[in-house]
Amino acid sequence: MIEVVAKRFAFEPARIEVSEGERIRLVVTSADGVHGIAIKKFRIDKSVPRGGTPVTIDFVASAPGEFPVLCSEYCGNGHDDMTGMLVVAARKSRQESCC
Ligand SMILES: [Cu+2]
Repeated sequence: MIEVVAKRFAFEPARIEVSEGERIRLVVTSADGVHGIAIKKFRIDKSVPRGGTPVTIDFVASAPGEFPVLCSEYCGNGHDDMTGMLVVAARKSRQESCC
């Protein structure tokens, strides 16, 4: 489980690192007003209510790469700067692992 805090105007942590094929549970809370959390690649787009009510998002990190995490609810002047990054490390192929 990875806890993420959305606040004006950032996600914490800003960089989430996982491994390809991993089942991920994000528990997202807002530290202030309404925000959203969207990760297009994995078809995630959830509203995060004010007041700290947690929002749970389950998905499988099915592809390696770096995917932007965006706020999908307009939350003020810094809204466009409110970005994070989901980093999915590629699974090692069997040939690479030795012995
Ligand atoms: Cu926001």
